[in-house]
Amino acid sequence: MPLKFYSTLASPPSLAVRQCLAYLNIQYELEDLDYSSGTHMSEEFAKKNPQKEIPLIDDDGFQLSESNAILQYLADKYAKDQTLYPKDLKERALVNHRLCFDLSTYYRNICDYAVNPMFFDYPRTDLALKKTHIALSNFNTYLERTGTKYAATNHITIADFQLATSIMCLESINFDLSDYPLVQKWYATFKQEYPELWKLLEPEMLVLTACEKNPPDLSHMVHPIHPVRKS
Ligand SMILES: N[C@@H](CCC(=O)N[C@@H](CS)C(=O)NCC(=O)O)C(=O)O
Repeated sequence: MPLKFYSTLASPPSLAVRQCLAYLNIQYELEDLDYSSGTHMSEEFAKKNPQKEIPLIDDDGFQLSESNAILQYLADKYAKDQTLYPKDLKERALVNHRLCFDLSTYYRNICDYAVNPMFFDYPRTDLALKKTHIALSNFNTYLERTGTKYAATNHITIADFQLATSIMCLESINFDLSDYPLVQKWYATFKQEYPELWKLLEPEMLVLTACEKNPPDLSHMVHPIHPVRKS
């Protein structure tokens, strides 16, 4: 049975998983959920993921959510060598660190500042902007300290899949990254060395840009957390 991948459009965590599936050439069956229809909030979906979030994989009955856990699982199970998710203790610890950093700080703040206000009735606040700058500055410092081409090592790892989708969200709103030269260089290297991965991200970045210009009408949604914009 092919692996089933539950994804949704312009979803950064789904895109991180998509990059990994593509990189590892894993065959999968796509369940492309329409976020606006709220399928992921149904009790049916909650049986698969009690957090009611996308992405999710189902690998022959083994269901796993949380994109970082999915990336780690896919790399451990399907990678033919150790580059994507190194076994070396310290290299692996740095990859894990960057994944935790993305989840707790980097993507979290980018999502609060750039993404959530596109879809829901959130203002783009100075506080969220400040936290985004701090996160970018942290990432720039990490790149400076390791002196590596990619986020944790000199080659691409699963951490770069997450960090790239996060920064793509900032690119979608034309965010000025010039204060973070090493982040800019890392992002440019990623695009140049992995055009096939960038090809997955770019169209979805353009979807985010379109949502920024014309917020989608989600006024029919009853969301348990996010304030829905009235049409
Ligand atoms: N930490 C989770 C976050 C997943 C997440 O928030 N996904 C969004 C779509 S991009 C979602 O399903 N949100 C639920 C909702 O907004 O109702 C992960 O990395 O997989």
